[in-house]
Amino acid sequence: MKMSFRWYGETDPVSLAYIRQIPGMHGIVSAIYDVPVGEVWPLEKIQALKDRITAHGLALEVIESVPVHEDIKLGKPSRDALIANYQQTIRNLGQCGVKVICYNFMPVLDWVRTNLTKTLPDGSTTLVFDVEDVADFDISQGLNLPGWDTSYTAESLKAVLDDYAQVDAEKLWDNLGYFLKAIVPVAEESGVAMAIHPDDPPRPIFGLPRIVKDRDDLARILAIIDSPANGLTLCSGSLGAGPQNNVEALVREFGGRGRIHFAHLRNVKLDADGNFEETAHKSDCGSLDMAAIVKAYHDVGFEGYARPDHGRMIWGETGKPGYGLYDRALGAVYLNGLWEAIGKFAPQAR
Ligand SMILES: [Mn+2]
Repeated sequence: MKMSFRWYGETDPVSLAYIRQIPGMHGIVSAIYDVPVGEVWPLEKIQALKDRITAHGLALEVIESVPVHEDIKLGKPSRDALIANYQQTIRNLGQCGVKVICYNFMPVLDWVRTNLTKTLPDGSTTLVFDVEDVADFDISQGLNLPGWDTSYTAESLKAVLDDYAQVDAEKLWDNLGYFLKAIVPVAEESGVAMAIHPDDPPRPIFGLPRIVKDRDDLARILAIIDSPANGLTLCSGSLGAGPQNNVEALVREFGGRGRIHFAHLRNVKLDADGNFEETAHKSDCGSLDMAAIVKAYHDVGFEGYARPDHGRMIWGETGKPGYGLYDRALGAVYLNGLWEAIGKFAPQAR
């Protein structure tokens, strides 16, 4: 398990110098943020990012994410040119030593929360999802969700929502298949593994289809092209927010098949109605048994990349919700501690 840390580039208030000081940190997970979605990431920009990161003693082997243009998800005629650009971005990333590309196939929005700063009893703040509150957000009036101040205007958002009126879940599956058949062979040639991130939360939202929600969806994706380059980002918090999902079993099944390339590890506290809040990583802080999940990774001989996922805001830190330094650093150290202990004291597990 190669421990990594997400970094949002030059504008990230968390510095590479500080990330380097977290014990056991192997590399940075990042992206090129100033190229419009759908255009090729130029080689020189990727190389400059890599140089900046390796100068701090950290690797750049995982990209999160290369966004998929909405026209590809919608299956519009313009998709072929956009897919050709995506293929070239994969080649450029492979040339710079990138091993894993995380991406997602969520229509319009990716993650959705209803509050980014809920105060917990210990005084920290966290991100929450409340099923009833979601009903209060009318996205036809604009993307008025917490954390979604995007480039959509009310008009352009209405246009894309109208486009999706023609795209149900099966049509979205067709479009994902078309995309994978075009990019996975290029990833293979480039020495890169694609790793789809599950939908967050793992259920349809605002009438938009979601097709990466559970065990059967993951199995169906892997069956589209049976190649190690067609793999998964297994996000414990995203999948774990679905009461139907047993994250430990997913790790054993798909990790055992060598198809998990990137492990997102975080805990969530959920209730039977689908409401949840993000918690500290430790098992007894939430609903997921993080020790059992990490042990499953150990048992299947996982050698891929992992990162602590969202953290709470603690110790007065301010910044990007979910992506402060302190709580994620605690998460990384906790996860590395579990990994060391499992390896030392349960060698019979393999
Ligand atoms: Mn995740």
